[in-house]
Parts: sequence; C-alpha cells; structure tokens
Amino acid sequence: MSIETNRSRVFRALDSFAIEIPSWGFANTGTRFGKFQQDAAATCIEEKFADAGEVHRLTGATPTLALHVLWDLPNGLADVATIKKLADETGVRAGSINPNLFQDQEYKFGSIANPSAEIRAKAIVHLVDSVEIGKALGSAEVSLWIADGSNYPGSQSIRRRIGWTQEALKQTHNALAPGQTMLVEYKPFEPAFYHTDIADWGMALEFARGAGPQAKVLVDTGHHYQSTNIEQIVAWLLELKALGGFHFNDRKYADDDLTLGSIDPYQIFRIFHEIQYQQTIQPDSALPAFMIDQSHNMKGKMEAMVQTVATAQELYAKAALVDHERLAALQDGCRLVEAEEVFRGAFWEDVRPLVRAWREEHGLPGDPLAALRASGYVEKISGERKAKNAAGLSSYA
Ligand code: LRH
Ligand code: MN
Repeated sequence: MSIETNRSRVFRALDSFAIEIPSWGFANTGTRFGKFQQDAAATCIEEKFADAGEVHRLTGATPTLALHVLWDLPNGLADVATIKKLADETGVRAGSINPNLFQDQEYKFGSIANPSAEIRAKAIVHLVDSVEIGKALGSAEVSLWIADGSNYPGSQSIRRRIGWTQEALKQTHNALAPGQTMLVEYKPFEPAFYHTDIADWGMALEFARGAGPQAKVLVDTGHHYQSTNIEQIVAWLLELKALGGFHFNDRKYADDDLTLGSIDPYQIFRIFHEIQYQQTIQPDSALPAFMIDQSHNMKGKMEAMVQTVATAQELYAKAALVDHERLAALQDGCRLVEAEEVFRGAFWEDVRPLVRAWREEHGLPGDPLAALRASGYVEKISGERKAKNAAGLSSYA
C-alpha cells in the first residue's frame, strides 16, 4: 500500500473523529472498597469544564463533555446558564445528558421499573427534566442507563417490569425535540445481581423501538459477558440502523471502566472496523456518538483522559488503513489467511508518526501526553484543589 494512501486515509479519518469525555472522569471515584482521592481531581462543574478544555486544547478531538444530571446540574434547569457560561469560557460544549436514576433511596427496588407507580412517576419526571435540560443546552443526546433489576429469583416480576420500563421510555421519547436522540444503554449486571431490566442489546433494541424513532441503542464496551462478540452486536445494530453510540473503556473481568485499549486494543480496532465499513458502504450515514465512560481510580485523571483520547485516535487511524475493497474480495473468495492479513495487517501498522503529523498540521501538539506534562497543568490544579479534595475525603462504608 503506497505511503500516500496511508496518509490520506489516516488524515481523512482523524478529520471526522471526535470523542466525548465524561465529567465524572475528572472527579474522585472509587470502588465499593474505597475511593483514593487525588489532589488534582475536579471538585465542581467549573473544574470539570476547565479540565475538559485542557484535554480539547491538547487533542483537538473532544469538543463535548458528557454531563450526569444530579452530579453536574444538581439544581436542574436552574444550572443551565452556568453550564452555558462554562462552555463559552472553555470552548467545550455540553454533550450528552445522563439522568441519575440509581442513587436516590426511593430507587432501592428500581426507578422506572419499580412496582410502586408513585416512584415510577417520580423517575419519569427526572427523565423528562433531563430531556428539557438537553433542549436548553442544545445537547444532541439524552443517554439513559437504568440500573433497575433484582437480586433474588422470584423477588420481582420480570414480566411486569418490562411494561413499566417501556411505558417510561415512551413518555421520555415523546418529550424529545426533533433532532434529539434518546440512547438506551444496556448492562447485564451491577448493581443488580440476579436480573437487570435492560440487560443486553436485544432488550435495549426492543425498548428503543417501542419508545420511538428517535431512540437508539448505546453500546458500553464494558457491559458484556466475557467472550461476547461485541463487534458482531455493533454490526447488527448498524444493519438495523439502531446504533446510537458508544461508551468506550476497557476491562479484564467485568465493568472495570479501565482506560480504552489498556487490556484489549484489538477489541476497539474490530469495533472501529465495523464503523468504518459502514462509512464505506453508506458514506452519508451519520457516525454514532463516540463517548468515553471510565473511572480513573488509579491513574492521574488528566493523564488517563489524554492517554485515552490519543489511543482512540490511533486505533481509529489503524482501522482507516483497512482496504475494504480488497478485504471483501478475499473474504468472499474465502481466502481466509490473506483476508486476515489485510485486516490484522492494518492493526499491526504503527500509525503514530501519521497521527503525530495530523496533529501538527492542525496546530496541535504532536504528543499530547508529553505536552500535558510539559504544561504543568496538573501541578497547577493540584495546588489549587488539594485542600478541597482533602476535605472531601470519605470512606464508602
Ligand atoms: C453504568 C455506566 C453508565 C453511567 C455510569 C457512570 O455502569 O456505564 O453509563 O451512567 O457508568
Ligand atoms: Mn456507560
């Protein structure tokens, strides 16, 4: 393959590549066994936007910040003006709006699938409020993760909860503005450990279809049983025009929320391949929403976020090197090894020099991680936030 082709393929791919970063990726998070606080962690929405602005300055690829309603807009619509001001100041727009239906005491037995009609109604109010916040902020996506489920067989009616869940998603969909998309995220378990009401892509697809035409499925790469063929799910959702977006992260065991490409970078390459194949067969089809959903418990949060974006760009660039025409001919000719070598060969390519060149041609640092270190940004915010974070120290139990 001529060098020129690699270069133009990589540049064209990166020109259209943007990935949304999660506000919660900058805050102190942990596991049920503890939270290790970091002096530099963001303690408020202003600091989350500031950090997102720095990541966008260094990478040029993160123009939007995902917001979790109760964490980032505790006063709901009344906080919209603040968010808009921060977006203007930092050059990072408000991205997907993520309702919180998993922390209120009333939601112990569920939110939209709770046997209590009163509690379901309360949950629906929060979902519709989240849609209104999205409208006020001009966010394209309202991204729903519903933690609802049960821990013991027989303790809840799986069947009746389907109807309650569908009804709530319908009402939420009907509140959407034209052009807004409702993303339905599935997860097989945690925090529920017997059944989860929206547990896999089939359930999410049926719920999305039942809700309405502006509802799509969100694939969180950490929300699959071991050995699930995630790229096959992605291929199916593309075929069904039901793929709305991704939450990218990595995992060795369960929903570990580790940094993208840290455990299985080939997994993300195989997913990106399906996305880019879609673009070759239907060039006018819209790209799904690319979002990061990670909790940085051990790595420095700014470092982890910049590393993740750089890794995502590199894996997307590798996938852009696949010669789809040649591959299709070899696949359909059942020339297995040659096909595999074309496919995997792209993954083996070291695209970092080309990605560095793309960055420099766009006035961006060739190596954003090195630029972050050289900027002294982390040292600056550590000094500014140390006391606040120390004050916030709390144990889980
Ligand atoms: C649930 C999830 C969901 C978010 C949360 C932070 O595991 O993936 O997308 O709301 O993480
Ligand atoms: Mn997620």
